[in-house]
Amino acid sequence: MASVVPRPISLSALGGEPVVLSEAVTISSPPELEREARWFGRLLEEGAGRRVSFRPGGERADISLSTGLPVPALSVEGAYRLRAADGAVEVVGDSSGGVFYGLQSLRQLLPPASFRRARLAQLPLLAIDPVEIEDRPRFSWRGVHLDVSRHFMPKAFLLKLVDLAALHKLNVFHLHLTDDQGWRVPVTKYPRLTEVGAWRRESSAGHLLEGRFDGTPHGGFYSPEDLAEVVCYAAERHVSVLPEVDVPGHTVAAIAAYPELGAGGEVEVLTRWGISEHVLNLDEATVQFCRDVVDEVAALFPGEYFHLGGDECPTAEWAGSQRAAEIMAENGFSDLRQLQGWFTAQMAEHLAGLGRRLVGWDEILEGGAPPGSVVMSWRGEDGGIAAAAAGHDVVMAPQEWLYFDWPYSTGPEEPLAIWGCTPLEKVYGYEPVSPRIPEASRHHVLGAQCQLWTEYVSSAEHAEYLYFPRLCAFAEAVWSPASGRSFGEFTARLPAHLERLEALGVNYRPLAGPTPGQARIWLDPRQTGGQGR
Ligand code: TNX
Repeated sequence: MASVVPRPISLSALGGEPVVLSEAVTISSPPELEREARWFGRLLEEGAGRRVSFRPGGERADISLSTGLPVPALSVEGAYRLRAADGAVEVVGDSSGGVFYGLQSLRQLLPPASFRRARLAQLPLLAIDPVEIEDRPRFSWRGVHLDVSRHFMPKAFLLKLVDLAALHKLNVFHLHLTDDQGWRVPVTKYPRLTEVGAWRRESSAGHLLEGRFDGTPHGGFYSPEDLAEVVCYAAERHVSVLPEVDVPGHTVAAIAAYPELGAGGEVEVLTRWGISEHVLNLDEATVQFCRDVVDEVAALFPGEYFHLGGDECPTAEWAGSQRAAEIMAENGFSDLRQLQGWFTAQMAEHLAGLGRRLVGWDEILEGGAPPGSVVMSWRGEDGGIAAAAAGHDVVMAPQEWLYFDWPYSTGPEEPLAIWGCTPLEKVYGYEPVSPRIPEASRHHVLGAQCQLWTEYVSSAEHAEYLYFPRLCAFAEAVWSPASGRSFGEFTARLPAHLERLEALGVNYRPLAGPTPGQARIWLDPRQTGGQGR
């Protein structure tokens, strides 16, 4: 099979002459596909030096785009049929998203050099062997997560990652915007969140367990304009950006900015990794703070979902709190964990008022997740299985398979990493619908998501190394049908795909392991901390 990643449902070689895109290329599209047509036209101009002109829908053109593809009932949106034959290419989708995915496949039928973004000299020959592809996604939630709290990542990298996610037909970009070590989203009502909370004195150096620090301040945050640009750029690529404001645990950066949110006493933005005992208190003013933050952040991100974290929230401080005791008495709670459920319920209600659905890490199940909330299962699959049984929609994100902060191998050649091991083959083999989920609740599995936590990742190059090629393998687990896939067949298709990543300037990990020196650069202490504004 031609190297299209993720693997399409079917790809059949047709007979006849190759379709050649000459130095002037025409693209026809109805008005509702203009954005997709322009996006692809720009790629041909920038990557292959073509002159592209656009025609109205229905007119004969080198590449014609249309919607109206009939699809089976209940199938996930994003289906397309691509036919390159008789001197022209046709892409028909079930929606504009389907057409976009068809164009992503078409892009992969062109030579890898056409992936280069610089306006190079015209590529001599763009010839496509006659082919027909039928394809549609398996899951509706095909997510990629990035933690920009532990290390601030420049906007340019977010845009590059969105492009790469879209190339692999992923459609959710989860931005983990707040945590103990940095608050990265501005909130006008609480300016100190970024004035104070976006900066830390220094960072852990080496592995957390070594207890060393680098002595270098680190920080940064995005402006509303930066975030609007990322959201708009993503929308043009059929990716929705999911913001995460992690509460009520993982909130030391917020408490450093506004100590009244905590249990009293000054704290500083954390310089070490791990789980802090310091969490939000449950005073009404603090709950109102969270509502205010949600209001402002939700205004920056138009999607249906809003991630409120909820992971790893120790209850020790609540045990000594007057207000927590009152809430427990009022609600007849016997266990401190129920307080988190209470908190989550307040927030879910507020989000519902904004027309949003709450997403939370699987800990939100412990206090009884609010009806209609979506559970992201990270501590293995058990949370997701329990959530589906309880009627919640689920996104599978189990660390054993989908944590890309874990190293590819346990070999000494890998860069410093947190712990664990997630080899490419393991990612490839991930099956989002566990056989432990009864047939009747399987529809609750919306899909899956790969995570990159950045405690040990301070540069875009290092992030790219950890994502790629694992993200390529992940894309097949969420896009391609489970049957007919094999790791051997994938790795046969992968080298051609890696050439595309090379042309896109992606610092991927070669299949045989890091190149000499590739990992070493990230161990240089000068590479840690201190980027951002
Ligand atoms: C657990 S996953 C966390 C993160 C860490 C990650 C490191 C989750 C919801 N919480 O805060 O960064 O492990 O792998």
